[in-house]
Amino acid sequence: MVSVVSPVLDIEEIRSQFPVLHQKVNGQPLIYFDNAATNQKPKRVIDALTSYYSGYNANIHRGIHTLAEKATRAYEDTREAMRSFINARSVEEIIFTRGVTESINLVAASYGRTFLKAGDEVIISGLEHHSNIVPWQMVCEEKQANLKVIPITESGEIDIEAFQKLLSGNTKIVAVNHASNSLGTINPIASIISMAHQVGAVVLVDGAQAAAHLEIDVQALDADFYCISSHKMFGPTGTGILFGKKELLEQMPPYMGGGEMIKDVTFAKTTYNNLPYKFEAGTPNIADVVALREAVNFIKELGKENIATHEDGLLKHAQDGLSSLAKVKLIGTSEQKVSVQSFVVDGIHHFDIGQMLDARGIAVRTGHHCTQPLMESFGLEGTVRASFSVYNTREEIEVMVEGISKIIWKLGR
Ligand code: 7TS
Repeated sequence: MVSVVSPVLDIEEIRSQFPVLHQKVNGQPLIYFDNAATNQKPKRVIDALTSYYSGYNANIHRGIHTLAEKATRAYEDTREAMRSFINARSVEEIIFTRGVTESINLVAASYGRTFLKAGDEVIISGLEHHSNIVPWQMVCEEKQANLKVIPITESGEIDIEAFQKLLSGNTKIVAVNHASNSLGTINPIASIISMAHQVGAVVLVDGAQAAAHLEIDVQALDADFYCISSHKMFGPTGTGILFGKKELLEQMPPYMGGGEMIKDVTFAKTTYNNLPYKFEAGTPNIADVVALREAVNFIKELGKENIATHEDGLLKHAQDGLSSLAKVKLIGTSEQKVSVQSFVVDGIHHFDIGQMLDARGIAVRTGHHCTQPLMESFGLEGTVRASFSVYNTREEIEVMVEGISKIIWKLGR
């Protein structure tokens, strides 16, 4: 497939780094537009996994032998790389988890259970993924706290005036995403944090959809907690981070007990390890963490600004193409978006569109995207979602738009 070369990035060269892209699916060249679910991995990330297992697999922090030291160094190098990636003050503030879901659950279970009291309020938005809804429902139910939801506008943005009205002395936690997985909306996270701080609430930011697209500076944002999944930023599945301000993490009890998170254990009493190890019980996903470092390097070398410029072009091209089809309605039309476009087709179920695109080698997501309440607020059961990454091209979008127009012609008459 001939690619339009982005003004700064050589997309054809970038594509050559992704082995999975070079295959046929159902007899057609794969067009992968499910990047919001998980994006693909460059060869350097895959190679890092292989070289860890074939060269220096060992358990970390505990051994004094050479392999254990090498594995520990590689693991801790990624911690430093992630610290720098989000500009945290210290590596003590970077906790490895299985990803955003575990990071949010950790904060809800540890911070939430410790500090929420009956009558307190937790505020989330109508744009949240189930993983930023359910953990808060669970802890609110347990502590008899109240969960409040910021309504969203027709274009799929957080209603900031409504948020201001919800804030009060009872607000203890605000948990919102940096960018929406279903609609792509980029939320005004700096304002949300500063408004929440004025009433003394702490703010957790779900950065799942931001990490591969937006600059993240937790100090400039003054975020209290920030959550990232490796697999949405070209890294392996099964790992990610929780950033937390040191002074908050220090006040929080451990989330899980076990090896590594302790200083001393007796049957009478256990004392806990220092940060960040207090929150890292057991043997972690060492190989995946080690390989995440390569994903960070990949993003840094391309430059997030360059990635964003290319993806913005793709998004605009998709919006123009899809809007040219009479029966297609775009869902999520905020001015500020990452490269995610949801849409519905009048008279044709989203699953049918998804299946028929798959028959053409085009991978899109269909359904509620783990945002059932958001879908409900649009009166929908689900959408088709196309989400783009740095290795996608305008030609691929044209193939998708043409595919949809043929499906409409075939089914919609
Ligand atoms: N928050 C957001 C905004 C997400 O997009 C996702 C995953 C999560 C949290 C959970 O992240 P995990 O890595 O712990 O699973 N989103 C999607 C999606 O849109 N389709 O599949 C997974």
